[in-house]
Amino acid sequence: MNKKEFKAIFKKRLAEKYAMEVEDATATELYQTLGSIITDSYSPDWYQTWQDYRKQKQKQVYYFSIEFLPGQMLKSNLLNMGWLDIVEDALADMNIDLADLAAVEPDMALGNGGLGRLASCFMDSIASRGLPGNGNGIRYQYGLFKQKFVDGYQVELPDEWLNQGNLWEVRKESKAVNVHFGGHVWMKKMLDGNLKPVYEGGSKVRAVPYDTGMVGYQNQTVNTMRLWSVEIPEEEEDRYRSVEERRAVEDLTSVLYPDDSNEEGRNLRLRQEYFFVSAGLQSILRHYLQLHEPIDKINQYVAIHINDTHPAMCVAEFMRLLVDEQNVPWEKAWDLTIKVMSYTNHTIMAEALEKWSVGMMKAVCPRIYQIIEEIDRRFVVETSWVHGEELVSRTRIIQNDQVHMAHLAIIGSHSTNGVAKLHSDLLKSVVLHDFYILYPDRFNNKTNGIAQRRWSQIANPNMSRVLDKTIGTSWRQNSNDLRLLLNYQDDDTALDALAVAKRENKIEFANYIKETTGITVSPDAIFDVQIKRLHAYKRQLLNLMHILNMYFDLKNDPTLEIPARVFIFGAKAAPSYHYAKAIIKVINEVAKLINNDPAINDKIKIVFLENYKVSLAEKIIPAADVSEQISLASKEASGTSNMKLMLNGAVTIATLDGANVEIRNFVGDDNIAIFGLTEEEVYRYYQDNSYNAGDIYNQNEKIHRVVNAFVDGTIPNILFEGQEIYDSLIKYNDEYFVLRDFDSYLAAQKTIEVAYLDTRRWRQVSLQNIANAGSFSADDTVQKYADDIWQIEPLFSHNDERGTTHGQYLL
Ligand code: 26V
Repeated sequence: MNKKEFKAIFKKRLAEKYAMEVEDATATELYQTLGSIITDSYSPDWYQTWQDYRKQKQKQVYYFSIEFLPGQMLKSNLLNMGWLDIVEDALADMNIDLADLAAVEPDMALGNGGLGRLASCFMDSIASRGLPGNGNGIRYQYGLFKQKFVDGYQVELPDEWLNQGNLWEVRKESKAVNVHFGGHVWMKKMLDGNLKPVYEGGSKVRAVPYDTGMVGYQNQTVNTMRLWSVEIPEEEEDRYRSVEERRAVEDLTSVLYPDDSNEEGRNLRLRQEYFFVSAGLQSILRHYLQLHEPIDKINQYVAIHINDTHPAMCVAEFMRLLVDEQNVPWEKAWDLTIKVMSYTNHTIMAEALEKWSVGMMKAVCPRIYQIIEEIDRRFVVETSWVHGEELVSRTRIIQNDQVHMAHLAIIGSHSTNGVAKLHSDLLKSVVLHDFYILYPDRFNNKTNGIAQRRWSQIANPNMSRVLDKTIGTSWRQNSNDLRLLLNYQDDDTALDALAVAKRENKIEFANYIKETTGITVSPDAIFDVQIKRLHAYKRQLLNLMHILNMYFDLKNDPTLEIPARVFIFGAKAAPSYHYAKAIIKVINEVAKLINNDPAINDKIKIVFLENYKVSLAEKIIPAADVSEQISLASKEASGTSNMKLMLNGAVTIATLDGANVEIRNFVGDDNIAIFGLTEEEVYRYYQDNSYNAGDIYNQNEKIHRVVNAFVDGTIPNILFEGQEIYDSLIKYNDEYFVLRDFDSYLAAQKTIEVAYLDTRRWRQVSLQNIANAGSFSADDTVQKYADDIWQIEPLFSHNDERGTTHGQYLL
């Protein structure tokens, strides 16, 4: 398609849809028009992809995730179809700015943070590698809440993302299935001697899938992300008469839980989990049976991935479908289940490990509970005599009247992986050590990756153009080719061009800050960025304490020569997480105090942007100079904003946690500022119980001064919030060793300052980061999952030598 053709198509479509001329249409109408052209034109590939998988009986992976966080899809679809430049140009000819159209698309925010975003990066990469893989999740009516600040406090508003409709999704009425909840189940002996479950009472709901095409990067592959929405089944209409009864059903897929934490005790969350697990597996099985292959070969055609423990009931539901509905003997079904299932762990935080009370699970899905009981019983019998009762009592699924979902996922699958080397090692040596003894071969690492094209080509066109000029365009297809940049470490033309691009991005972003917050920031200042969910372990507090320390230094000595800095925050706190919300309030008050203090002379600015989300990340990241990755060592499983910021040339200041360790190994110690306790030191403190925050507070003058600021009136307009922070540090002994890492953090910040002042050196460090970022491509990560865990192969053969992909059907 060329520009001229596109313009004609566009005008025609606008006339058909809205009976309008380009000049009269609103951005939303233009967006809808463009979107419909896009979906129409990838639909044949979508259909063909599915037909090919079916005809070739291609083994497919189904990625079960309770969260997907794609953000906006317009530009990413255009890019992947190879249309982005032509369409941008053509629209410009018609006086339309593509950016204005893109801006009206609401973010699809059906996820909390890293976990959901990773799932979406994987969807892009699975399609881009031409791999047969599909997402399976929930179509929440409301995505993650919209965040506003009122008097510095976080206020949550509903995210009504479906209000204007969603042009990417297709409702598949004919693929609906029923999901059964509640009631009682007993086993009836049949004439053939087999036991059959008999369901009494309970209720059925209808699960209707909405499919979204996952367009691969210029390879004609279009996979499917299938999200389930609940409805009342026609045959049950009579049962749900009152508004309340109907509401109770609709609630099931109404809201995404906004805590990226364990929702223990929440009946609705458990029902959400069973809902999308059962609907997804039923639809997979239905499709498999149409292939007319024997049920005991299903593992050769189907792989199911359990993304964190939320879909762990897959293990029991798959057993139910095989044993109860397909009459497969238990032992055979169990063997198949283990071969089909695989599981990724995304956190070592004990609070986040899912457990459900036996009572609740029995009430929500009684047959699933029975099956889990039987899995547990057999596990105990079979494992005890080899490994002893003690180990088994720690690893069994049901303990103290609770169902341990991670145990179910590990016992019922052939692979358990962590998401960065350090994290996977900790799983083996500490968190899941008992399971590692039982199943050493099941454990493996798959370091996270990011959708490189979104986080460079879409988010940062300025840098992308410089890269094209410097190293050619192959990096656009294969991000490992960013390494070619290493040849330009001493090339002033390249270094300058990258710096110019960064400056353009900073100016653009400074304008955005001005428009949205009224705060004026200088593009000459260091843009220092911390963007991630607000959690105590991520230590936004440590960042704030460094800012306060800088502030006091400047107040003491206004002539102090330090480079100006803009501290940029983006973070949502779970609505029920009081401590996290207190931190937000205090950061906002400190911002007000410092931003308006004339004595500071703009040396420090603090910008806490509201409503951090994928599309906002795409604005912040290209403008970042410094990337804050400062979680307590051992706590951040991987992190992925670290990778996105690095790709955009930001310099990382980091603890040796999660994927930061691997980033350090790639760029080398000279190109990253590492500080803080190591994971071993943290564990040593846990072992000898010797940490004493009070001692540090009493002995360290700077820390004393900064910590006191939370309670001595220095920061106006905080009452209990400052006290809460003070108490967490002093009274409750600083759970995340903020005080212990403070001095070392200050030293690392000093090295950042010094490096920044040496302009050429800074540019080189930045270049090193871009050049090494290709190592964190989700394309490569999913390829490793495909080879090692899922055993799936692409339908297409790729020619990635020259940065172009010509998909060839292997028919
Ligand atoms: C963490 C915590 C911390 C304490 C309070 C409760 C709680 C609940 C949940 C979590 C994390 C939940 C799972 C998750 O989102 N993990 C994230 O997964 C990303 C993708 O693998 C990874 O990059 C992040 O490091 C990891 O936190």
